[in-house]
Parts: sequence; C-alpha cells; structure tokens
Amino acid sequence: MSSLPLSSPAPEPTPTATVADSAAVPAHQPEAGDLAVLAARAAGDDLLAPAVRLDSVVPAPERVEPDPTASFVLTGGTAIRVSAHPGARAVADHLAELLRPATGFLLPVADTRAVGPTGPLTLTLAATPASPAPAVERPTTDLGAEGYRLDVTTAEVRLVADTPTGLFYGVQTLRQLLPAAVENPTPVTTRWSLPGGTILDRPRFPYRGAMLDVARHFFAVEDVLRVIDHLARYKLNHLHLHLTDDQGWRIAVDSWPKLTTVGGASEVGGGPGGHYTKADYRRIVSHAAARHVTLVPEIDLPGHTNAALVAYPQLAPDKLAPPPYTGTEVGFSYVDPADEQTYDFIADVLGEVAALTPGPWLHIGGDEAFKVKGAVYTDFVERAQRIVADTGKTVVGWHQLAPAAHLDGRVLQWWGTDADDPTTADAVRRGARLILSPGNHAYLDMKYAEDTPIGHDWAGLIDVRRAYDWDPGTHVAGVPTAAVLGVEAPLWTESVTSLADIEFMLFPRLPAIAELGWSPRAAHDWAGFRERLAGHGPRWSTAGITFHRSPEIPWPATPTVPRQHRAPQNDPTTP
Ligand code: TNX
Repeated sequence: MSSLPLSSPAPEPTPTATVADSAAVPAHQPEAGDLAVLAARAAGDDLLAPAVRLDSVVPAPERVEPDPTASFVLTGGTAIRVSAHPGARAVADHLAELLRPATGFLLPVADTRAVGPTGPLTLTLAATPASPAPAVERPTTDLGAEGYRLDVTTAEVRLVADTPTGLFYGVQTLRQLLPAAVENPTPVTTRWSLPGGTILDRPRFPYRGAMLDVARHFFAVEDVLRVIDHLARYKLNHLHLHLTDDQGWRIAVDSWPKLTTVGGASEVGGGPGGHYTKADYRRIVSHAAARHVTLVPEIDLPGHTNAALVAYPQLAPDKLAPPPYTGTEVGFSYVDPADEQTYDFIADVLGEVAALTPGPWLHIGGDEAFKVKGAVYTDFVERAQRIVADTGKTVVGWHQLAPAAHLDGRVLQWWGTDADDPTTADAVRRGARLILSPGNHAYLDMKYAEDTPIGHDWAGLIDVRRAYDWDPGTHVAGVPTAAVLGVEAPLWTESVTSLADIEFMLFPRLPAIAELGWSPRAAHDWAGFRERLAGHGPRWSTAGITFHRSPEIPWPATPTVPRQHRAPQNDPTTP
C-alpha cells in the first residue's frame, strides 16, 4: 500500500465533540456517550490509541496517509450529515443502521441544508451540483464511479465521493476502522475511535464478484441476502446466481411453470430442493441494489439441464423425461439443439429473467456440454447469444463459449486451471472481455487443506495464500489487463448444504479475491495481507459469521474488545 502525500489540503476543522469534551456536550443519547467516555478514561491511556490502524483496511485502499496525531471518537452526540440526494441519503441511513446496534447511539441523519452545526460525520456527494455548503473540496484525483476520499481528524470525519456507490464503499471502510465490537448486535461500551488520516481509494477492476450455486443445493432468500451483505463488506459489486443445473431449477418462469414445480423439487443428495418465486427474486434484487451489488443470473445452457428435461421432456433430444438427478456428475444432459422448440424455450426463459433483472448481464453458462460438439455447439451458442442481445442484456458465459462468433460486449468467465488458453485469448482478440475465476485460485468450493471437512479438490487445494497470490490482470497468456473486466470467486455447492457451510468456504478466502479485484497491484503483499486479515477474525466472530481459522493467518489470541465491556456473543465458529 502506498503512502503518498495528498495534495488537497484539509479544510479548517469545525468545532465539535471529542473525547475530552464530549461529556460536556449535550448528547442525543447521553447515557451511552457518557459511558463510552467513562470507560475510556477508566481504561487508562493505553486504550486511547485507536484499536484499528488506518492502513489495516481490506481490500487495501489505493492510498493511505495515516495521521498518528489525530483520531476521531464517535459519541452519543455524533450526528451524520449528508448531501441532499436520495442515493447519498440511503448510504447515510445505511451507515447509521450499521453503527446503532453496537454503539447504542442515536446517530441522527440530516441533510447538509439542515440548520445547526455541520458534521461531525459528513458524507458529501462531490458531483451533486446542488449540494451546498460544506467546506469540502472536490478531490484532486478523479474518484470515478466507485471511489471515495475519507478524511479523519480529531474534529470530524469527512467522506467525499462522486457517486452514492463511492460513499457506500467509504462507509464500508469506516466500518472496518472502528473497533471490532462495532459488529456486536447489542450495545457494547467501548471507546469508538477511528484512526486519523486520509484514505483515497478506488477499484482496479469494475467487476468484482462471487457466485453462489443455488441449484446443487437450494438456499433460502435470507441466506442469499446475508451473502450479499458479506460481498458488500469487501467492496464486491456482483453476485452471480447459478440458478439452474441438472439437480434443480430455481427461478420461476411463468410461461414454463413446471420448471420450478417439477424441476425445482430436487437437489444433490435427495433433499426437497426449492425455488425462488418472482417476488423472492425481486427481494434479492432490491437487497442487492441497496448494497450496490448487481445480480448476474445464470441459466446454464445447453448442458446442465436435466431438471428442465424432467419438467419438459419435449426439450430432450430423445423426447423422453429423464429421472430427477441428485448425484454430482456433470456433462450428461442437454437441450435438443436441433429442435426449434428449444429456442422458443430459451427466448421465453431469458426474456422473463431479463425482465426481472435490473443489471446489464445475462449469463448463459455453456460449460461442460460434452454431448453437444463442434459446429452444433457454436451454432447453438451464437443463437443463444443473439437471444440475450434481443432482451437488451449483455451476454456472459463460461469460457467454453470462446469459439463462437463475437457479439458486441460479450464477456467470458474463465475458469480454467491452465492459464495458457489460446482459444480464450483468441476470443479476447476478437473483442471479448474476461472475468477471471481460475479454478485453482478462485474456486471457493475447493478444500483449503486435505483435512478441511467440505469441498472438492479436482483443481487442487486452495489455502488463503493460493487464493491471494495471483494477478487477474496478467493471468491468462495473451490476454491484456485492458481486456480483464474483473474477478469472481465461484462457490459450487455439491458439498455445501447450509449457510454455515457457505460462510466457512467464503471466509477468509473471499476477502483475498476481493483485494485482487479492488486494490492496485502495487499494494499486493501476502505478508501485509495476512496481518490485515487477522484483525477481521474478531469481527466475524462478533457478527456470528462462520469462518475457517486458517493456520496461515495470525489471528489475534485475545479479543480486541475489553472483556468486562463485552456483551455475550458467539464463540468463534468452525464447523
Ligand atoms: C465444474 S466450473 C463446473 C460445475 C461444478 C464444478 C465443481 C464450471 C463452469 N462447471 O458444474 O459444480 O466444476 O467444482
């Protein structure tokens, strides 16, 4: 991580509450604020340094300039001011909702036009022409669609961005800079200090994602919403949902209703399966939107379609319904590429899914269609790509799509394990962009080690270092960084059956992949990453998030929150 001087000078601090004087300032919820101050005083000087360092954020920001002489302390008197813009306001409300449970503070949110003192915690949309007042300058660097600048002084916290998304990512950083106790669901008395200094931050790649396979095992809407929250913490902005496979069809399609009533009633191992109604899917979409996450729905074609064939045998090459499939083999099923009904089916399904999905992407799979070969396969893909274009969406598919003709905007998701892949490099030369999901680095369904309880090992064992130590920008031979849209960590769920299993496979590897997608390459540093990541263990424990206590990470031995001030909470969890 670089420590560059930041040329835009900080404006004069406005007078506001600090640890020294906050007990004297009328607080919105004086008892909590007073307690924090008293606790800090009682704990002595060694607790007065902020618990978290400014340079400990994951993913590592583009620039960090710590000011060890400054720190800001959140108190019961802290108020949040935000530019008068609905998107920015939603981010400020989100910040308040994140901080209220553990702090017990009221944290009122008001827009910058409101009368009264400004700040001390201000979220400013720099690009809002109508945004008046606050003495915050436009950042000297272009923050882009997702960047932000955070200034923490003893007097105030100022977050500036050009977009609500940038403010949202600044809020995620702010959250990580507070003590781990901020993750507690009920009030904790501690000193809520933030380390002083400036962070200037924006992502390396525009596409940063994870995939959840809800077809092999079905997961409830609530589980998906929680996964979205996990993505947002680490500034990941896409959730790819693998909605259909041999073992189950998970998304309601009104024009082909048996896809879910019949095709959705199975899963790996013989469980009941399940599916999302359109209302369920809309809930997922809106939760994702509130966390600046774009949904990427996948309808896997022409293979991985046994569940569809059980429901509609007319789509099968032999027109016979196969039995429901609950095993874990791949590559045996396919929709009939020689039958026009197949293309009507695809147009209906993709049309309905596109209509439900606000984001620009529609993923058509394309992997492991072992029985649809050569020109039959490429002709099929080219028709499917055009059907996607007709819905107004941009086509994404696994890199098996590569030999098919280029279609404007198309994106290939590379999941190979041999980075010398001339067919994919050729598709990129013809205009395709690439999402990097190398099976031997980014596949979250691979085991961490021989003895971890769930997962596969066909692409090798993936410990945290292996997940971290590669470069999406240069990974595939002949593919220039400029053609790389970003990175995605897929979680296939043949062996993953619960939310705890999902979290165990995500943490701590998801933050590693997130850092590859967000942080500048110059910040890449395994030794530094494992130190920064270590501080997240107590956060996950406090939030009740299951994770793998990988021996590669120097997890802190003692809780960062003083015991006597801690509310009861979960033990660190490992299945
Ligand atoms: C390969 S990766 C698959 C999936 C499996 C996965 C298991 C890809 C595009 N296809 O069908 O679930 O391996 O690791």
